Amino acid sequence: MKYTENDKRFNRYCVTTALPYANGPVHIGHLAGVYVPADIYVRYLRQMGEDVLFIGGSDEHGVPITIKARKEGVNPQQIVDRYHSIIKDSFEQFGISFDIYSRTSSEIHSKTASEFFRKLYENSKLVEKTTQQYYDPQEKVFLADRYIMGTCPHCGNEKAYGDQCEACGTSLSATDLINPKSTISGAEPVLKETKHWYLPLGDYEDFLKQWILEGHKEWKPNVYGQCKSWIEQGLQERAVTRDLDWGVQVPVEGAEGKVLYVWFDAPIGYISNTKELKPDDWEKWWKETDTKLVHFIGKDNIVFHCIIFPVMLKAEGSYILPENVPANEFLNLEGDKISTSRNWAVWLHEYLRDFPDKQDVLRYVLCANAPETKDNDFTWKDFQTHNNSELVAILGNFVNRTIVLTHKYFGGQVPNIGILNDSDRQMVEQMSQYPQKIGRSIEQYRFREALSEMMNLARLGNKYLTENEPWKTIKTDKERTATVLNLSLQICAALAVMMEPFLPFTAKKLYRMLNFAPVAWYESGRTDLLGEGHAVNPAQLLFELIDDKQIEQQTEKLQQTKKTNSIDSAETEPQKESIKYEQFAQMDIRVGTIVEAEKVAKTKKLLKLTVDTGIDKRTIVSGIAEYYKPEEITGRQVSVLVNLEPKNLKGIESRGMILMAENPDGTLSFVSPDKSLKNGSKIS
Ligand code: B3M
Ligand code: ZN
Repeated sequence: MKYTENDKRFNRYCVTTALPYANGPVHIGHLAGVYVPADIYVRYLRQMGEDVLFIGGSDEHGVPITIKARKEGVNPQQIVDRYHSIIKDSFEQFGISFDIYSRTSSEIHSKTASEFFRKLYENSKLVEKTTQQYYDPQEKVFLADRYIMGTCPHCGNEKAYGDQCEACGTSLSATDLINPKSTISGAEPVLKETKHWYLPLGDYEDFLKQWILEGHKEWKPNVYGQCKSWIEQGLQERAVTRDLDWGVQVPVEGAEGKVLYVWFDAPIGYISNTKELKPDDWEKWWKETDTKLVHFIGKDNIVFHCIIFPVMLKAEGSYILPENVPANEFLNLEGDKISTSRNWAVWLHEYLRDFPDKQDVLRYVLCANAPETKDNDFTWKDFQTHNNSELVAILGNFVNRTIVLTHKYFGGQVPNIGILNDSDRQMVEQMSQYPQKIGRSIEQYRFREALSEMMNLARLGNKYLTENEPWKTIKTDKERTATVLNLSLQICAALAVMMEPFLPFTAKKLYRMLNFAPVAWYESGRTDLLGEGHAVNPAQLLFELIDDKQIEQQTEKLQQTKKTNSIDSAETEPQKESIKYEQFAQMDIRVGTIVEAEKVAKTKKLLKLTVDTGIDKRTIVSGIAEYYKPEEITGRQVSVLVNLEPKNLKGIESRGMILMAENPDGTLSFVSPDKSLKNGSKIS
């Protein structure tokens, strides 16, 4: 039973999620864009009684992994072992309910990818070509375009990459660069001949037009639009092999030292992982036309999943094609693009350390804010608001009130439903529509809408309780109170079922509280889920308030990252013109001790210091009040330029200058001797 007409012809679902690169942990952007929506979809299908496989895994090949390994002085396998297990753990902890989460460095994958290539090769689906490519003579490796840097021929930027100049945005070939350098060794790359195999995408234009542009108008506009523009621009052949020593060997004679391109082998990983899980009947998940294949990905992967992989599958000939590729846009963090290298992210393992047991809160916020149709922003403030005014105030509050009152008035047993009045019947009628409403949204990949409908059911419950005031009727009409609480409890049970795709941990708690075993999705709008006399457990809070302090800690952490980044990326000031030693020697710099310090009235920056210079005790006015408090600097030894002309500052005569070092963010720091010296010691 499904709520979308044209879905009826599918008897099973094969759902895949992009395989994250195993060269770093995963963050909220990954969850929001791919894994939470996919998990909602899959959990829902299971609740509908569908036959589903949910396939995930790590993408363990590609040049970046080899570079990282080289930098750390380890081998690539060690890198991917480390991150594969971190990523796998994070997904598990957030309840992403994969049937299998495997990896592309497995043997079965290498065999599957290799056979796939071999079949294309043998059936002449690939084009063999020899071209000249840049080679690092020092490291003895061919260089991928992004590992070459040089001067952009268009704008003169000296730090342009071999595939693109980030200053003027022009896309480049490595051979366009002036003065190219290998970013691995710094050596000048040389051109060297090499043979590779190409997938002639251009040959498949008609097929793609027919299949996507005609056949899949229902795809999300962002996905359909990208496909259309790729296809209309004309498709070029793409090399599917690389000169590299990390990856799946090219299974052809004379191809030693070559591996499959990571984007060729990675999507085949979906197939290998299915094989690993279902060695005997994996084929029906990939080859039978009554299987619905759905790829959940982020928008940067659209071309690979909608064009290249389908062309590979088509060329191979025995596979089905994806029915849908509901790609999401990107999630930003506090207004900035999430970036691993700039550490601008909320890492899942760190979130769990700071908010233990609050997986569902993050799942909720990421779904409520999912970048379904456009890029979206995650802010901590908004996280707090969603938690406090929705999860706590609406959902948690409704369940809590219902169960507490049931214990208070009926000893924790579901009371008799009695006779319904008009408003009860109206409520029941509305409630009965939710499984279909939410289900239909999920089936159409509108997860935000689905979630907000689930919350509307909780709102309906809250409103029903508030309007019927069982705490008042109990004094005069116990039967009426029984009806209202019975129906409220039925709503709680319905909520437990319908929140499960979104909030699986909370659903479990609620099932336990209601002492109730999950029912199928389409049963969940009924009013007899909890029978009369059924005992429920005592109320436990489902959610708790998140206070301002916790939010401030998170935003401060991000501020700190920003500061570190701006310091790291700040350009060092160029060196000044050279001077003679005599010019330097004219400066008389001594070690002195600050003996007194006070703020200069009506100024923000100035401190009036009394400094023992060994020569005398003198007054120096210094602009350091924003960085040092008077009481923390008395007794400190500092460097003093003692022969600077006296100067009048705010009516105080300042005789000399304290030397300060300045960080690019403007922070000032004393330049002090590293052991205590006699005041008046010369600095030269
Ligand atoms: N590893 C890129 C990414 O993580 C890539 C996806 C592979 S899906 C087959 O965005
Ligand atoms: Zn440029």
